Amino acid sequence: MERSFIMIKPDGVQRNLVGEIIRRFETKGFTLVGLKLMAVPRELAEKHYDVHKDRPFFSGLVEFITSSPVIAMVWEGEGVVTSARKIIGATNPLSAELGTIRGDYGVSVGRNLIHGSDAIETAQREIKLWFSEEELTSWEPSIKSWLYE
Ligand code: DAT
Ligand code: MG
Repeated sequence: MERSFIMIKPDGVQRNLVGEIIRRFETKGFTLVGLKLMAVPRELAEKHYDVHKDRPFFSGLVEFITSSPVIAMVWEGEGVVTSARKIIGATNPLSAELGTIRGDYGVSVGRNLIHGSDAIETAQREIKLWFSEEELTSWEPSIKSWLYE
């Protein structure tokens, strides 16, 4: 089953949006298979955002992600990678549609509340980077037959 790495960034935690954000993934029908609150080591933040290392916002981004705890999660379900990106909304919260997490709760690109993997291969890389095997739990939701044909 497809999985995505989802992280509530420091601003989402500080703004008490953890429950609200998790609710959106739960009620959509995705399954939580890993979750932890953690202070992010600088090296992990740098590896996670490696593709952006030459961008002008990189150092500010690493500062931000390491500034206060995050909630790291893995969600599972058919099409979860693309669907999670839709639930999250566009990178800049001012451009993000209302009804998305960033569209509903954010006003600036550097404080956009949440990360979601952008492709299946990226998700696999990010899940490996953030979680050990033992931290992930495969389980079958009892409502599965009410979610999938
Ligand atoms: P996304 O998080 O939607 O995948 P991204 O991968 O392009 O967006 O960028 C990663 C993060 O970097 C993004 O969530 C917020 C930050 N960021 C991107 N562009 C930025 C910019 N122009 N100024 C400040 N921060 C930026
Ligand atoms: Mg990205």
